Amino acid sequence: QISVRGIAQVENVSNIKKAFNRHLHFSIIKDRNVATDRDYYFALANTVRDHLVSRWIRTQQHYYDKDPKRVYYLSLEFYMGRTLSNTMMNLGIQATVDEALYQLGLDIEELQEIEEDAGLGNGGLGRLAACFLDSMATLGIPAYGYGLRYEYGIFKQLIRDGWQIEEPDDWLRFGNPWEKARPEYMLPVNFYGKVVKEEGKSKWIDTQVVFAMPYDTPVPGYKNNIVNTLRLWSAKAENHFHLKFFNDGDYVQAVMDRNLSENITRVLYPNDNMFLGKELRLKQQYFLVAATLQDIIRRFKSSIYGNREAVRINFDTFPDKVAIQLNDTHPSIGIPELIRLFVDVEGLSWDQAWDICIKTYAYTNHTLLPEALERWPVSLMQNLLPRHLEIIYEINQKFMNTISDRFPGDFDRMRRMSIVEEADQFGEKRINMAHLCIVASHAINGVAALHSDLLKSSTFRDFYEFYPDRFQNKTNGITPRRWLLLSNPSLADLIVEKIGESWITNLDELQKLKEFANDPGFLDSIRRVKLENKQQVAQWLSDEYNVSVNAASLFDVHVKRIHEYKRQLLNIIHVIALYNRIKENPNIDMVKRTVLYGGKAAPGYHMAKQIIRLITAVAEQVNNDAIVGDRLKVIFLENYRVSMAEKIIPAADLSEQISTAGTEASGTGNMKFMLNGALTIGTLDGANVEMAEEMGDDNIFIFGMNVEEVEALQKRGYSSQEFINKSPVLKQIIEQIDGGMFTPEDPTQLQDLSNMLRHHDRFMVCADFDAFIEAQDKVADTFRDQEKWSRMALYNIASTGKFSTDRTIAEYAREIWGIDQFESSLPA
Ligand code: DL6
Repeated sequence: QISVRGIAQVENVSNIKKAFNRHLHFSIIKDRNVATDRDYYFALANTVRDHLVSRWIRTQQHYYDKDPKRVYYLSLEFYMGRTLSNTMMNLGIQATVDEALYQLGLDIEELQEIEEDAGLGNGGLGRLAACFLDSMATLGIPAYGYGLRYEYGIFKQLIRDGWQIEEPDDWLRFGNPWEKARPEYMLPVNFYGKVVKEEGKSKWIDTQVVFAMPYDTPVPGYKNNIVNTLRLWSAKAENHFHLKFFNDGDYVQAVMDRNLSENITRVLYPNDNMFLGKELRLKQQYFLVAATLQDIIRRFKSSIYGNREAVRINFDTFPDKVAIQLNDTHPSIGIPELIRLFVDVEGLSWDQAWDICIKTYAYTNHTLLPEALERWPVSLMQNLLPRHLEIIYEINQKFMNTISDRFPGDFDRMRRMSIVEEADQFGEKRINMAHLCIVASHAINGVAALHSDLLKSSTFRDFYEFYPDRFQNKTNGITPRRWLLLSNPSLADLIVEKIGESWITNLDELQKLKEFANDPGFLDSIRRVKLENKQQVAQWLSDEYNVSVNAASLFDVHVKRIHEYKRQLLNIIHVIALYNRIKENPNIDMVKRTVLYGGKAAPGYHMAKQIIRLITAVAEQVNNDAIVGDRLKVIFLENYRVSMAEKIIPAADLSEQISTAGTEASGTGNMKFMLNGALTIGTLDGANVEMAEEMGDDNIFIFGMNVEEVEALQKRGYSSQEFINKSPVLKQIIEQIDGGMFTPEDPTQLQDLSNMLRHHDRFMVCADFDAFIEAQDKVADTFRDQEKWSRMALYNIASTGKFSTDRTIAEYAREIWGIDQFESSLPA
């Protein structure tokens, strides 16, 4: 059997063993009598890292040599997951390392499990940034990720008595072998203070300073000797912080207060698709961009390797050398910061600074949900960043003038488009960061075709009318390296046997698999691989959750952040419907199902936590009901994260992508399942629409209202009662939840859910319920025909070409960043 892991060479194996032993001795300072598995993991990580460093240095030298346009991807989140196995894969040393560890008597899979996920993200937006880094390195784009080195990433989710509780994610406790601190490149960041005018120039004075310490992580491309950099900033207190206390003699207090400024990068805000408006979050955002822009300008000026002197002082060419992509509005305070640096520090005119700013920045929107749009209170910004607020006012003033030139007297339009919103009922004005981004960027994009269209027709309609040429679409993707080659090696091997390896960097090649759609042997192999993956997960479920599941049952998987719009509630109501069917007809012949849920709820999101509780309550009842047997099992997977996704997705038969049409900007989990041969049950939302186009409607289970139907229903006035009254099945289930059937020890526990369904069903669960049940029945029917199912799975796999981030990134490069040619590889 051909394996994409490659063939281990004797000499290389011996070198790896030597390096491993050397690291155990010299870096970890242990011998094999006392070393723990964690020590072995660190020795191995160091060994693998050795293979990165010269490639990393050479890549950076090469960029300085060639002085190409560089891309800066600014993001408050990089959801990287684990690094060890991905690095081995991208360097092409996996088989050799496997063999070396085997010869040393160590179990590499066990060691890999020791690595903490780098959980510096909430969900889709952060994971997309991580996939983008992989593709940018693989395509040879001179790119840098810039973000924050949170000491605590996304919280660890525990399920206790069926409820989610949160524990801090102390991921750096044992050290991080993949990062390199660069204290010599530490930079100051200012906060608070006031603005004074001196000779017509603005000066920001009396500020409090916090230092930004960079930590660099290598980002290797796939077997191309290119290693880019992810630079994450960590907050360090200034050394003479609270000098006042020193003078008062309270030295100890002053040292303790260093924590206050170092809190900036303490923890990732655990909200997905939700704006909270906390001052510390704005501090994080400014801290990221203030440090990053200094770094970018320093690199622009000193474009000769090893030279820290400024050799380029004219900024005219800045947009030819720098592209900055804003991952949502989170880093958008970088817009006034760039203007401030140009005008106040570098002495450029406003007009020149503004012109460069627009050419440099591009903005990606990731959500239509109004509660996620960032609108910072003016009072908060005035206090923390007074000069930035001034600059924003000036940008807005000039923008309002251009509107009034084009639409004289149209004050309502000016109000709607203003960056500074009018005062609310509490007298608070707000800065609309999305409006700022649109005005200050040359390109604005949504993340799937439908989403980009909706931005133009609804949320940003006035802006589209004003700047039609700025709006684009860039449909999201996923990296096929992590999400197939690494996570599903058996499927990857099967594909390589049939069509070779070129799909790994050119995913369109998977189309070739369609030739085998009627090859029973191949369909059988797809089925066998899936079954093996399911058996492994079944074993793991039995070990971890003490639930025995039938590996031949339909694995129905719903994993993603818990959010009302993602409608985990709709899915669990279907499970209850199945349960009721069994109870009403105990001998019913039905397709066996194992329903797996996973995902975190934002800690303060009451409804999401109630949804988790309903799922765990239903699971407990169903799994322990002897009448049900193995026909239905329900499991809520604790602490779903990147490394768990890598285990679960390859074992899924059915992927749940059931958001209310018009609410999920794109989704990327949907693409991961498709690539791994799961079939999708989904609405015409986000990228599901394009997935259906690629694979054909016969290979996906589309149900429910489309965007137009949702809008029409909203317009006519939606009342869930109307749908509940028409559906006895739904009515019964809501009554069961309301009556405490699943929480008999506390019957009113979940009444917020039944109440919500009856009276404020914002995401139209009730309206789509009957269609969902019908589609699920069709899924089950189809599953009975295993050959048909496998053929559909094959069409899914073979149609994923479009959803590689290699395609997404190539489009960003050409159509937004103005980069046509990239280096595909460097010499070994
Ligand atoms: O673009 C990545 C990802 C999309 O796939 C999801 O559909 C979308 O919900 C997510 N958006 C966010 C928004 N967060 N904020 N602000 O996470 O982006």
